[in-house]
Amino acid sequence: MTAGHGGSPIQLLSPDGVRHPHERYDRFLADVDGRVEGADSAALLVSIYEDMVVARRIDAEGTALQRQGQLGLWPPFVGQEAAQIGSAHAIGPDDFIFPSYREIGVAYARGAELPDLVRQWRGNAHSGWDPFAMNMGPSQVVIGAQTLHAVGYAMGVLFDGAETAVVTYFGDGATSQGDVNESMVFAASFQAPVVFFCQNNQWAISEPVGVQAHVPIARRAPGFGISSVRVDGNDVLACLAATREALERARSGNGPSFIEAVTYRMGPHTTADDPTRYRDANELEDWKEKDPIARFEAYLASIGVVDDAVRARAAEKADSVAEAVREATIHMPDPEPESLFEHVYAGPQPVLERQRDHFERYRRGIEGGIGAGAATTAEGGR
Ligand SMILES: Cc1ncc(C[n+]2csc(CCOP(=O)(O)OP(=O)(O)O)c2C)c(N)n1
Repeated sequence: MTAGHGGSPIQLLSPDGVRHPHERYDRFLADVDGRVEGADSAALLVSIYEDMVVARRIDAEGTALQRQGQLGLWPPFVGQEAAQIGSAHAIGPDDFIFPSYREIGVAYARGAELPDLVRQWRGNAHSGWDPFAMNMGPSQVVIGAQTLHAVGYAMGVLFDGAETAVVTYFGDGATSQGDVNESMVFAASFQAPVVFFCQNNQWAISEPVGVQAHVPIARRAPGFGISSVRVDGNDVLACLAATREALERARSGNGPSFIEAVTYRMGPHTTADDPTRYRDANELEDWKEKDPIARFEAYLASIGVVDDAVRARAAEKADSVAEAVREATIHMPDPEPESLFEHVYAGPQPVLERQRDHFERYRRGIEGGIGAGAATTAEGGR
């Protein structure tokens, strides 16, 4: 049994922003707490704060762009900034991340180019970023599939004797999926250097977590032989510390870990969803009290790291990033339709080749104006 994997999640910052010492986790926060000589703790804290503020602004911009018809879909992560930015700040550049579709804050903190954050949601590419340049896989919409990829990669890391570790993100609903459970079996069997990071945002579209899990989700992992912890996912320091601990375990050959970050999805599941159809408005109001950015900001103000000038700088940066995301979206060139067939398989694949060939002939037919019927079909297919 691991402390904190049962009832109350581990919290280092209370909702009013008071930092409480923690016997197990303070060791992982020495730099941000100002206990490492030469480490600029204020700069570290401000960079985490700024990333949270900017991430929230990117999210608002993505939602607005979708509403204006510039993006096909957007999966808002407002409310989950502490879980995403806290964990992302723990992950090293050589570590590999396998996300779901909601980890846009993680991708931003990881250094994704701004257009790459929206590319996939505009339907311009299969993946927004180059997974190997970022050491971060593409957004995964098939629930839980990325956990299998993560464990496979982590087993490779193990067999190669590399120093890297792997982190995979998924939601509470994904833990009901076979893939996630199968990946935990393999991770435990091979003692793979992988961290399962579950953002329990309380809802799997319209399904509340209580229907899927009658015990805290973190309690499932020990059944597979995986050490687990339940942290307050709106507490950025708890998320940072728990991820650092899990990565240390992975790197020191002590196998997988499971983190349940208890948080809340304040927005809709995606822009295609209306949460007022299934969610009580009071629930949202209760969670707004636990806002992760307000909490961290209160703490930083109490230790004199954030003042009006820092707040203004963060807001300015958020606005200019949002503007750059908007500009990039609006001016993004359309891809060649045939690029749809690229990067599907590593090498040539006969069925796909046939489809490409058929599509090319069909396109040439439309462009050559062969028959009004073909043009009508193309319009109708949009
Ligand atoms: C294999 C599979 N089954 C079903 C779906 C449809 N689906 C899309 S999102 C979702 C809920 C996911 O909830 P959760 O894992 O809690 O993640 P969250 O969206 O809350 O971040 C479902 C069932 C899917 N995309 N893939």
